[in-house]
Amino acid sequence: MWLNKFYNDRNKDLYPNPGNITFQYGTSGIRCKSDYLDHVVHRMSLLVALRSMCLKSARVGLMITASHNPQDDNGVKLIDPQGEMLESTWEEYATELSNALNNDNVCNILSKIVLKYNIDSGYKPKVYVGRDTRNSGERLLKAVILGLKIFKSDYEDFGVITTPMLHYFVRCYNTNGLYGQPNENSYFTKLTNSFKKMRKMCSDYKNYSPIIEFDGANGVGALKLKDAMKYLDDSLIINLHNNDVMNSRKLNLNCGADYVKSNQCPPTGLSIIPNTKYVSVDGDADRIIYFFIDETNTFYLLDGDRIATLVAGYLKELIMASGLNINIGLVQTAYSNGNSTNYISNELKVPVACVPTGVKYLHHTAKDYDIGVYFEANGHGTLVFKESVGILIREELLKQKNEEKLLVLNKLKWIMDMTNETVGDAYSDMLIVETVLCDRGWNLKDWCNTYKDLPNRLTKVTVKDRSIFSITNAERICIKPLGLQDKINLAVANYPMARSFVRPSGTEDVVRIYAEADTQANADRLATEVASIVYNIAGGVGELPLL
Ligand code: G16
Repeated sequence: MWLNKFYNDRNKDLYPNPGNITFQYGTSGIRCKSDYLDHVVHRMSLLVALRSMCLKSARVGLMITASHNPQDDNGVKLIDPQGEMLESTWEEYATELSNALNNDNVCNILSKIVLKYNIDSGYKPKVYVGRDTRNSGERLLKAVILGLKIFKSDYEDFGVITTPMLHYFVRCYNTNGLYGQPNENSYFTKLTNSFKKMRKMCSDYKNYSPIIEFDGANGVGALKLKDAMKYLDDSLIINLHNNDVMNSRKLNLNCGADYVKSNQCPPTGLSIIPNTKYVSVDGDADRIIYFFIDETNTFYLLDGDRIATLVAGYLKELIMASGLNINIGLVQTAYSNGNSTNYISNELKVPVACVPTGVKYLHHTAKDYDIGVYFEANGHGTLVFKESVGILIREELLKQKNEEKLLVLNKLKWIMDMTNETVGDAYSDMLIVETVLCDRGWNLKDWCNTYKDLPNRLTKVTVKDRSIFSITNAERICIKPLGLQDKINLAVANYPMARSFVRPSGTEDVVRIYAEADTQANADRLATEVASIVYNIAGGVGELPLL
């Protein structure tokens, strides 16, 4: 078979599998300590090259990143041609290849894929590559490039870049520039120009302030924000913090979106002043959250649920004002605050779906709506617009004579153009949030006042083997280990307005625990109880987390 011509003895065990870890293509690719990843990323470059050939030389992407994980982790995310995450059937091959014990097994798996999809050797693989700021990125990149060269791929390495930028570039290439050009200038220009156009329409800021204190998690988000600021001119005034990308030890360390969301407290590395607007992004800048403290030093988090409700409510008003027949829906996960779901259904009257954790699931469901708004509570999300919506809005813009309606239609178009629809994108999401806040004349307090979050707590437990967990019903019910769910139910029944669930993480070696209840003290108690249930039933390792 033609594969042998490329993948011959010369390449034998270039990157052998040390065989001490079992890998899984999880929530968002493969992640673990970077020392164990050389053979994994090398094999992923072979897989992604085959993926491109299978799709008749469509451009695909490979991003070396471990996002919110500690700096000594790394990982790989694979990107499909429309900039979306790798199709789930191919995730299984990624898992198989990463765990293959030797080169012969790798060859067999690759041959199986070639035969199954009847992949023609005439298609040249086309791959875009990027990486975050982790030290190990450069070493892993070499393993990737060697793999791409084996298949004589046409590849481009974008160097240090945010994950959503790489997703965007892949889509741009495959849409022949219709979505934009696959370079930073096009990305920043497209997103920022629409933002600036809309900003010009905002004459009265009321409570809104364009000043942002930005926590860059000491990662690529900080680096790229510096570039973005050149495009923003003075439309936003951004003070950059936690932007030490030279010291990779500091990446995500007590800062960034995941830290702030999980610990429900401000990050270190910047002074916190009451009633000031703060933004935190994660290590590869695909997540964003907002927060502030008030004059009594009380901390308020505006997470993915808040972004989703803010944007969905605003878009719904625009759609109604436009008179267009466009439906809008919102997608969440079990981590979404119960009161956000109530607010969406009862106040916004927008249909809401709940799916398992992982942007791939949210993205997929969001595409069922003309305009789909999806956000995980951790701040990972975006908007997706059906192609027909874009066409409808553009046609209406040409026909419409009424000034007010024209403005409404333009607003819809600008929001669409400042969205990176491929995946969650901290920069694009920030522009959208700032646009809505500005148009509404709101500060973060006004935004916060739309509804009250149920007190909640997120914690995690390390167990001997998290693969023993089996979950169902959009992750809200744990089927295995047996008896665990019954115990959780008993614990939940002791607290008013309570809810709790557990699930194995797909990005860290932990089991995550979520609890909400009528008061913070009760949510904390419930989370601690459920953590100890998991610890005792599922073989906890190390210290039991105490809140
Ligand atoms: C990834 C996924 C997200 C998910 C998060 C945590 O984010 O893209 O959808 O919510 O991991 O997943 P888990 O709870 O399974 O560990 P990121 O920003 O880390 O790539």
